[in-house]
Amino acid sequence: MTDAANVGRTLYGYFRSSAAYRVRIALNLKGLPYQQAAISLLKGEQQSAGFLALNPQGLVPALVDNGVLLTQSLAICEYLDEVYPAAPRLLPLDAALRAQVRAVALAIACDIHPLNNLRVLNYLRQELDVEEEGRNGWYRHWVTQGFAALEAMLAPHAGRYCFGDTPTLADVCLLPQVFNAQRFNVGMAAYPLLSRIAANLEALPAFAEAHPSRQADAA
Ligand SMILES: N[C@@H](CCC(=O)N[C@@H](CS)C(=O)NCC(=O)O)C(=O)O
Repeated sequence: MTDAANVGRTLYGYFRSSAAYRVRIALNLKGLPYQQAAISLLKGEQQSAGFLALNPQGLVPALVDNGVLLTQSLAICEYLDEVYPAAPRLLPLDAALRAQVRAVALAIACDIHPLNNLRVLNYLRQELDVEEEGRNGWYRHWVTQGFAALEAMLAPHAGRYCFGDTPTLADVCLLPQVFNAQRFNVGMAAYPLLSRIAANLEALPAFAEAHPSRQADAA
């Protein structure tokens, strides 16, 4: 774990973590400077005593914002939106729209991502003896089912981004999940709307700078 003492805002993450990627995007959208402390999931640093003291779940990300310790990427993004409400709003002020944005974010963060998390894939391999082909099939099943639903959910709302022409929490969750799917060789051709939105998001500096390949621990 990198020493990140004496800094006002520190994100504990891992370059390829979708959940940490969400928080990087949110911090960038809000224009908030932050230092990163790399927690190598490959080396198992998420289970080190030092990191478990920050997040007993042993999951990245964790954010320390001026002494406030936060975990769970969506809780962190909502906190940032409330404490730093200057535009862009990650959650719209309109109650109905806010619920619709949250529905897309939660569909990704609660219904797709956890099934394909590292510890789940490791459990399939180590405890249930599922071979690589089976694990890849498992991954593809949950992503493709989830992405098909997202295409339909976003169809009435999409503009350049998930909801109109301003990025929201839905976009903060979508791009990391698309990156993750591509890493596992899930073709995106069946999801033209998601593909178009992802391409538009990638062109935004806040999203581009949060990309895993641009992080110091990607080396
Ligand atoms: N619901 C959590 C999920 C966090 C999570 O699953 N993080 C993954 C990386 S994307 C992790 O730390 N995995 C470590 C492991 O599986 O051992 C959030 O949104 O913050």
